[in-house]
Amino acid sequence: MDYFNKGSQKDINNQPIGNGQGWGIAGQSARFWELDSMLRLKKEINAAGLEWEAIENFDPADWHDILLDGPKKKKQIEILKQHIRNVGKAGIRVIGYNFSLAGVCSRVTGPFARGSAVSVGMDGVDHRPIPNGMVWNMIYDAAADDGFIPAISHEELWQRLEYFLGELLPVAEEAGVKLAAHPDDPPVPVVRNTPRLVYQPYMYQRLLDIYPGKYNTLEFCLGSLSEMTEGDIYEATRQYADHISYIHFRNVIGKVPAYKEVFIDEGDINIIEIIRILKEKQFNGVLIPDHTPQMSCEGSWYAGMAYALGYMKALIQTS
Ligand SMILES: [Mn+2]
Repeated sequence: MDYFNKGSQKDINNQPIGNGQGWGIAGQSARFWELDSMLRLKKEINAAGLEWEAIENFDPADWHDILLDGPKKKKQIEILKQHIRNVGKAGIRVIGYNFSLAGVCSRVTGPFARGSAVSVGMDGVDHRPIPNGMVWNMIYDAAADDGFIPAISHEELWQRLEYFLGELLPVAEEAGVKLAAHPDDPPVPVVRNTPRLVYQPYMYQRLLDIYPGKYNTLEFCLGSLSEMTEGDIYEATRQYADHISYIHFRNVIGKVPAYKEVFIDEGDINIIEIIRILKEKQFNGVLIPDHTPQMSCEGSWYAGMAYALGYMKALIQTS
C-alpha cells in the first residue's frame, strides 16, 4: 500500500513525520490484493531468485470501520477475509498488521544519528484529536463531517481487536496465512486522544492469549519494543521468539516520550546479542530492516536501508 498516496509527503526520499492531517489518501490498493496481480508479482520475485514471505499492512480504506467499529465493519471483515484467502492462494505465508487508530505519529525529524544523519524521533506526545474521515494516519473519507473521532477506552479497543482476530484467524488458518501484530509505534498509552494496545512488552502476551495458536503471531519491532518504558528487549526476544513471524530491525536511543532513531549499530539495542538469542531459540522467520536514518547521498533512505541490511546479513553469517 502507498501510505503517501496524494499526500504532501509523497515522493520525498525520507520517512514521513506526518502533519496532523494524515500521510495520504487511502483506497488505492484494491488491485494489489487480487490473486492474479499477486501471482504476477510473485513470479517476478521468484525469477530474481527470491522468495515472497510476507505482506505488511491493510489499506485503511478496507478496514477503517473495523478499527472504528463503524457501520461497514461486517462488510469490511469480508473484504479482509478475501484478501487473506488470496494471499494464501498466492503462497505467501504472513500478513503483518498494526491494529491502531492513530497509527505512527508524534514524529519529529532532526540530525539525530551518527554523523548528524537526518532521522526521526519523538519529543512529546501528539495530543491533537483525529478528525472524522481519518484513521491510521490516512484519509479514507475526505467528505466526512467536521469534528473528531470519539474517545474510547483501552478495553473497547481490545474488544475491537478480539472481533478482528476472532473473525479472521479461522480464515487465516484455512488459508495457511499467519497474522502478525506490530506493537504500537510510538508505544505510549494514549496518543491523538486514542488508546493503544501493545505499549509495553508484556502486553503482547494478552494479544497472543486471545486466540492461542500458530496463526496468531507477532511482528516483532525491535525499535518500538526498545522505546517502551518497561521490560527488557533481550528477555522479550527470548520470551516471544516462538511466536514471531518476522522482525523489524531498527535501533533507537532513548524511550518514549523522547527517543531518536539511529543507525542499526549505534543505538541502545545490542543487535549482535539479538541475533545470538534468535540463533539460540532456532528462530527461522524473516528479519527485515525497519526504518533507518538517511545517508548523505542520492537515494539517502535506500542507502540507509542497504546499510542496515548488509549489517544484518553479515551478523547472521558470522554469529
Ligand atoms: Mn516497526
